[in-house]
Amino acid sequence: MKGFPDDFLWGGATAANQIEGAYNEDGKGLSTADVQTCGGISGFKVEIPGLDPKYKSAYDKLRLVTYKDNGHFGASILVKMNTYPKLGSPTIIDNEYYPNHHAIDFYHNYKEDIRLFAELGFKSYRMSIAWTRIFPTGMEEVPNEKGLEFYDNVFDECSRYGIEPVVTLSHYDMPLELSKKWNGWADRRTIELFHKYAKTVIDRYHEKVKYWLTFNEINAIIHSGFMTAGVFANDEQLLEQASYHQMLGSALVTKYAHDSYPTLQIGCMISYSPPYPYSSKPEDNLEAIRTFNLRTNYFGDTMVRGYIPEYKKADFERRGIDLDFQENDVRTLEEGVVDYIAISYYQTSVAIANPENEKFTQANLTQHYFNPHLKKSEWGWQIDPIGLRYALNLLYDRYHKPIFIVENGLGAFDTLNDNGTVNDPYRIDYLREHIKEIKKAITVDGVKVMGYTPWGCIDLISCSTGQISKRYGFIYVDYDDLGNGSGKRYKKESFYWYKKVISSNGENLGE
Ligand code: BGP
Repeated sequence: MKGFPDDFLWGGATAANQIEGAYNEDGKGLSTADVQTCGGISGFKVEIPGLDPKYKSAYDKLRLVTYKDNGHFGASILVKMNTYPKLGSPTIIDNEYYPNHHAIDFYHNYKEDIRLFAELGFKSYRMSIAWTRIFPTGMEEVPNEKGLEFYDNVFDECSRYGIEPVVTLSHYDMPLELSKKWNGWADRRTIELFHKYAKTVIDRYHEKVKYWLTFNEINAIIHSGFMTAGVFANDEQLLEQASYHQMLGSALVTKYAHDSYPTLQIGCMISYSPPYPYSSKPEDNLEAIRTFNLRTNYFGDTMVRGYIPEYKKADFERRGIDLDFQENDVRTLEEGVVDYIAISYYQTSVAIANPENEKFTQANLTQHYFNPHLKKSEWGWQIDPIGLRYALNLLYDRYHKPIFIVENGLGAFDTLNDNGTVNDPYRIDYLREHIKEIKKAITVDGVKVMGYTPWGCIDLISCSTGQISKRYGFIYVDYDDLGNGSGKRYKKESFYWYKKVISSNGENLGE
């Protein structure tokens, strides 16, 4: 193989709650993303019980989830919520700022934004559908036609330019009502409602959308049960149950799509940060396998191979987790295996058997042991292009299914110059180095990679901090972290660079 395949799906990625805004327009219901503040600027100050003070500053930027408990209002840190007991009922509070409510107003600007994607030469556009636009509380019998129309318009606009949509059914939002009533995915009944929602949109759009993903970063439930699954509690049993329910939901929907529309391609999506052993000590190597299995492979193995792996069953037993399995579940998982594997890749991690005195690097959602061989972004995410090639090799070797890199990128502060330009050579460097490694994985290692859609192709709201100033885009959007600004779109230097990358099918990396 000489280079990228001719049908390689170059593009960019976003998610409904991080770009659309219009959080209560045209019948949309409130979602779990609508009760999340912008990190660092909330009126609430939150203490994390037992947190070592040396990590405090890293947590100050994390966004909060606001709630009401017996008439009192409170807030909890989104990402570390797994350390809290059951909280009250998540709700919107007066005078708090919720960045997703307006986001970048894609809802009213989608035509202009998709036109810019077309100018970049996108072959694909990864986006998500907001469940709450279709079923506002999740419980309605009849879908909201206005919500369905919106996505019809978005897909039609993509099709005008020959852009293939890649659609995530659940990207970090779900009806808030289900979180309040049932603790989200902790309740088995949520599977049925998800199935109803997924069927509705697959039936409606199967001629317009070929590539689907069930859950975004399904393994991120480890870091935030609320963000990923609407679970407002820290109970390990509940979180494992919720996670299992999501995988059953994913399998049911995958089977439905395959049976009804055989040409559709359904994928799972995993946050992929493979661990390097800290040293050649046997203990560190064993720890790398252990943590990789429990944090990552469990999810891929279940959705790609179709059964719960032995190491996870042993883990349940060791921790006294007694999952509610039902008779048909085994068949459901077996019948609902995915066609391809999508990953987000931002960084690798480090596994240490005996972590005392080792330094951490805070990466918003996750906390990793610091790897002294790598640089890090302004938000502490360690940068490792070779790690992407490593990741692709591990995945392909394990499953032999095509891999779609549906997220990768650098969150950075950008400056809009007076003449409307943005110079972002740091972003170009980051992406160039990662693209080179993808190419090596394809050409040297024989890995089958379907496409590459860098995250936040247009600036959007960060999921972990709520900031827009943590920018990923090729397109600058003129808003600040409080939503002030004109909302105008500007092409960054990286816009022109990425356009050339795509038009040369990855051969011209501008070096
Ligand atoms: C992934 C999520 C995205 C996205 C990205 C960047 O984990 O799937 O939704 O936001 O990370 O993270 P952040 O927004 O925290 O910078």
